[in-house]
Amino acid sequence: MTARMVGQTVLVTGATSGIGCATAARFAASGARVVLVGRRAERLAELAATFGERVHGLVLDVRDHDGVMTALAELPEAFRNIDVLVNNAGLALGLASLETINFDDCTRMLETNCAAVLSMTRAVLPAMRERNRGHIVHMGSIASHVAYPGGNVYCATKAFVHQLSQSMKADLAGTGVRVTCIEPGMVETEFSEVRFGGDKEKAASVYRGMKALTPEDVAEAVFWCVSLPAHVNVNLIELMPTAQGFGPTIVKRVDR
Ligand code: NDP
Ligand code: 8X3
Repeated sequence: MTARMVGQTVLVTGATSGIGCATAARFAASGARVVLVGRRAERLAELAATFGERVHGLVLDVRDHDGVMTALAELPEAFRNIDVLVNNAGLALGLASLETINFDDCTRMLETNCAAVLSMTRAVLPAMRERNRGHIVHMGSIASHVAYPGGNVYCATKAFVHQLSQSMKADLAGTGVRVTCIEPGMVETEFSEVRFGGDKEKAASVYRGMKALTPEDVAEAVFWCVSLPAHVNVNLIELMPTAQGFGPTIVKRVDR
């Protein structure tokens, strides 16, 4: 239990897997009430049973703007006042070059990684402003500024998250509402399985022979930011595995 978190309500999107699941577990263990959001009802039910009674599972597709507004307004009373929103749900689909990428995949990434963050934030921010306290944590990525072949739309969505987070900090300066962006490098989760359309072998090869960050590593960073005193706003944290680094600039030369 962490005295500061007892009595606080934390809502985590994408809590059925990976970073969101570990973050929800971290807050539940700290004594906070936690709302777990995801589309997979069975996983939510299992997790809610594991994390204990201060947890509420909410089956919700965060891309459904009206559904988000209604579902958050209709949360059970004990969970309705959100103190901390962790905008974590997100995905990458494929690694195709922009001219060949499936356009529906582009739309799904934009809707999930960008538009849904706006919906979730707009659903909780008015009450946070009114109470003059709250914390919005965005799950960005090093992909916001580290480009790689096939990253195109995914990288651009995370650049959106980065800049949205910084701009919100500017909007909210002087209120009691804090805004943080967490930007991890490689974290071993279901992320690559989703990116490669369920191909587990291909997904596993992404993390082979190296020690990736664990979802718990990232959850700890989120928890640290939130558990600091109310006058401290961590704007941005970038973390990556010790084994990861930055690529050189590539020059494709032609013979003259
Ligand atoms: P996972 O695939 O393990 O988890 C993604 C979560 O998002 C799942 O719980 C999924 O739940 C949820 N989700 C996806 N779409 C929706 C939707 N439309 N509505 C509600 N929930 C949704 O991946 P990670 O834990 O790795 O990813 C979490 C975040 O971290 C993402 O924003 C990702 O971009 C970011 N990130 C990941 C990194 C990595 O290397 N893994 C590195 C940097 C950032 P469900 O399917 O049940 O809806
Ligand atoms: C996920 C990390 O490097 O695969 O955001 O884009 S990366």
